[in-house]
Formats: sequence, C-alpha cells, structure tokens
Amino acid sequence: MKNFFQNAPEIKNTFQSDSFLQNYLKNKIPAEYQKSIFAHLNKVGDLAAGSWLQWATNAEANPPTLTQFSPWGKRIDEIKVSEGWLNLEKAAATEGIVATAFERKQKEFSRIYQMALLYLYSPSSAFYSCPLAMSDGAARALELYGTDELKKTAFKNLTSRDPETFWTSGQWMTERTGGSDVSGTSTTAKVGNAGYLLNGTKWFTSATTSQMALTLARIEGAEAGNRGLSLFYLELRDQNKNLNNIEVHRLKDKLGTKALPTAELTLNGTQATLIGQPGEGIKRIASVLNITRIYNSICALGHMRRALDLAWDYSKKRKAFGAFIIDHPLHKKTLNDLETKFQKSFKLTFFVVELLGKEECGIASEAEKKLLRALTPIVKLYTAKKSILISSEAIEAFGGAGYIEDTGLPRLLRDAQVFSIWEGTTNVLALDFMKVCEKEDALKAVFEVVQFTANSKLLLDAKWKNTENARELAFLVAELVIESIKA
Ligand code: MFK
Repeated sequence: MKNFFQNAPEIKNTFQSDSFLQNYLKNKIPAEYQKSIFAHLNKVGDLAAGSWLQWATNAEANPPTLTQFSPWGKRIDEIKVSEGWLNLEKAAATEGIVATAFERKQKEFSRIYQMALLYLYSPSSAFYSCPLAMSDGAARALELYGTDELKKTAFKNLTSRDPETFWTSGQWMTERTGGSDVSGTSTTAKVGNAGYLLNGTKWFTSATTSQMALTLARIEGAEAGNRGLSLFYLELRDQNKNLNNIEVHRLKDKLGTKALPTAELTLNGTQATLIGQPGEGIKRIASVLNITRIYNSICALGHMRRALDLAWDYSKKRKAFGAFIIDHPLHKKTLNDLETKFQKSFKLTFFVVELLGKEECGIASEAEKKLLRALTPIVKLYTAKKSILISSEAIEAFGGAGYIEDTGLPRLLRDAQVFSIWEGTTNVLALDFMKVCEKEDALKAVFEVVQFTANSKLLLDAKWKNTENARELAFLVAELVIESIKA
C-alpha cells in the first residue's frame, strides 16, 4: 500500500459522454439540421474537455487585477485579465455561442442549438458564460428596442463570430441602496450635447472589461421609485481607448467566480443613449433579465453535469472496502438519485428554451408567451438550488479529497452558490412568479401544460395568495411542469 495513490477524475468529450443531451436533441431537432449540429457539438465537447478546460484553469489561477494609476500618476483604471480568459472570449465568438441564437438559421430550433453550445461551453469557461449572458440579453434588448444606429453597430458586434469585432456587454443595475430593489437607484441622467450624461455609483458591475453596458438611471426631474427609471446604452471607452468618464474603485473579492472581473465604479458625466422611452427602464431591462435568467439555468445545468461526471468517473477508479465505490449499492444509489435531479432540471430548462425559441421567431401562442414569462423565474430558482445541492453531494462523493483546494473540487460548490444570488435571489423570483400569476393570469397558461390531476389541483389552493408561501408554490409548479413534460 506504501506506493498506492488514488487516480484523479477525468473529463472526456462532454458531448459524447452525455447521452441525455444527445437523446433530447435527436427527439427535438428536425432531421435536416441534425447532422451539422451534432458535428459542431461533438467538436465543442472535445474542446470543453481539452483546451477550454486548460484555459479555464489558467483564468482561475490568475484572477483579474486593477491598476488605477500610471507610473506618472494619471488615472487609468486598467483591469487586466488572464491569457486563459482572453482565449475563452475568442473561442466564444468563433463558436458562435451568442451569434447562433440571432442568426436563426435553424429557425425556432436555433435557441435549442445555441443553449446546447452554452451548456457544453459553460463548465469549462471559468464563468466567461457571465459576459456572454449579459451580451445575449443586451443583443435582444437592442434588437427589440434599439435605435437603427445601434442595431447597425453594437448589435452587430454583440452577435459577431469574428473575435476582432466581437463585443460583450455589462448590465449595471445594482447600487448601494439595493440589489433586488432597484427603486432607490440614485444614478441621474441629464441631457448633454449628444444624448445624456450619467452620474452615479454602481456597486456591482460584472465583466467590467466589456465594450458596452446597459444601465438604469433617473432622468432629472423624473418621479421617485421604479417608474422614474430609464434604460441607457453606453460604451466604456472612446475611440482613443480612454474611459468614458468612468472611475473603477476596486474589484470585488468574491466567494467564487474568481476569474470574472466584478467591480465597483462611478460614472462622472458618462455619455449615454436612451433606449426606449423615459420611465420604461425596468420593463426594457427585463428583456435582458429574461435572457440572463435562462442562461443562468443552462449554466447551472452544465455545472451539475460537470460535478456528476467527475463523481461518476471517480467512483469507477476509487476502491474502498475491497471494491470500486460504484459497486457499493448505497454510493451507486446516491449518484443515481442525483442523476434524476439533474434530468428533471434538464427537462424543465430546455422546455423553457423551446418556448424562448418560439417567441423570438414570432410563432409562440399567447399562452406560450405567458408560460415563458411565468416559467423563466421558476426555472432559474429551481436549477440554481439543484446545482448547489448536486455540487455539495458530488464533493462529498470524493470524501476528504473533495475538501482539498488543489483538487479543484471545492470550487464546484463556491461557484454554484452564485447561481441562486445574481439575476434575482430565490425569494425575489418566487415573488415575481406570484405577481405574474396575479397580474397576468399566468396560472391559466400553466394549466394548459400541467394536466388537471389531483396534484395540479393543489395549485388552486387559497394559501398561495399569501406571499410567505411563494417559494413553496414555485417549487411545486416546477415539479408539476416537469412531471407533465413529454420526453
Ligand atoms: C452564468 C449566467 C450568468 C448570468 C449573468 C450574471 C450577471 C450578473 C449581473 C447582475 O447580477 S445584474 C443585477 C440583477 N438584478 C436583478 O436581477 C434584480 C432583481 N429584481 C427584480 O427582478 C425585480 O423583480 C425588478 C427589479 C425587475 C422589478 O421589481 P419592482 O421594482 O418591484 O417592479 P415590478 O412592479 O415588479 O415591475 C415593474 C414593471 O416591470 C411591471 O410592469 P407594469 O409596470 O406594466 O406593471 C412588471 O410586469 C415588469 N417586469 C418586471 N419584471 C419583468 C417584467 N416584465 C417582463 N419580464 C420580467 N422579468
């Protein structure tokens, strides 16, 4: 035993090893598109187990740094990121991880294809999926509400496949006064020579190395509260690469997502363009949130898959009590139970992706649009919680090794925790679902999917009017919808 060491878990082509994804795509994607999509996903599955994984490790080991002053005292606020992070950006552009959704070459199935790409990319991306989420959301907001000029410029960059012209976007909502409650936003906007000038401090800005951002501000004289907020487009740097009157105060020291630059910053007369009408800020930025929440669900799903792949692989290598641990019935049952949780999350997430694809192609029925609106917060909160649970159990499946930093395993749990926080916490999203049920009669749309069984009758219970039951309601709806989704 003196020279005995355990073997480390390994990741192989993540498309080939994922029969659940393959079977789903075989059932959903029309035959005419299957060959090219499968070939691309196979290539991506190889990259996710190879160079992308190495770049992600590099990015994680070399977190971003902020240099505020040049050697001669000039304020520069330069954020430096790792080589791995930059390579992951190029790969995202080249593989069309945002572009595929907007080219719509596979009609409403483009979203399924694009989200399958993201699902494979994300767990090997060190959270480069975060800037992609905001960029996709921003592209959708510009496609819907942007000026003709912005459609020709920013939208084109966000959906480019050329790393030289590819842009990412930030989504700056959070201020010191509140994360979920944006009604106290204190950033102001006043009319300038060209557009507006913004002044205010943003407390969390993710992926602060992006070329553009969408943000909320209150036009001078507008009413207090959320109805006084407007949506603005801004570019971070001018043509000479100077910051657009933005000061970066510091990078955040976070529990996880270490490779991702998240900063506090102040806008000091930042040039910006109004998107939509004054006072429409929340409704317009909601189109970003609805995309980023689905991204969050896909990334949580990819995260679960990665945690389980590692645990399954290890279970076939690690011997204890005279046998591989996979051959101990209780360990096998534990992993199988987690696998069932993953599969339920997968069904719900891709069901919502199908609805999104239909909506974006203009073929969703009114009931499907309502269902998409209602299930977006549900799928986000459901998958976030499952990914934390699965990450925790997967780490435990390694015993002590799962608790040791240089195995890379503790990161699974640290990173999973963010899924239930950003883009709306579990409670905020559960309450959002309740509001949609009240205002837009979303439960009617849910009932078109969920068969009217004894279980679904539970949804008519009067106790769901009470907001303290919102979480319980959200998880019940998730389970009932999953039960009724056909394979
Ligand atoms: C790996 C994946 C990475 C993901 C990217 C991570 C990047 C991280 C960057 C961030 O974390 S950005 C900050 C994220 N912040 C949030 O998610 C805010 C959470 N808070 C909410 O979601 C609130 O519900 C919200 C601020 C949107 C609104 O709350 P309010 O102020 O109480 O307003 P209300 O009354 O609920 O909604 C105002 C209007 O907007 C209503 O319309 P009406 O005026 O006609 O009644 C709503 O129907 C509409 N609305 C709200 N949410 C909507 C929506 N419409 C469509 N879709 C929605 N989701």
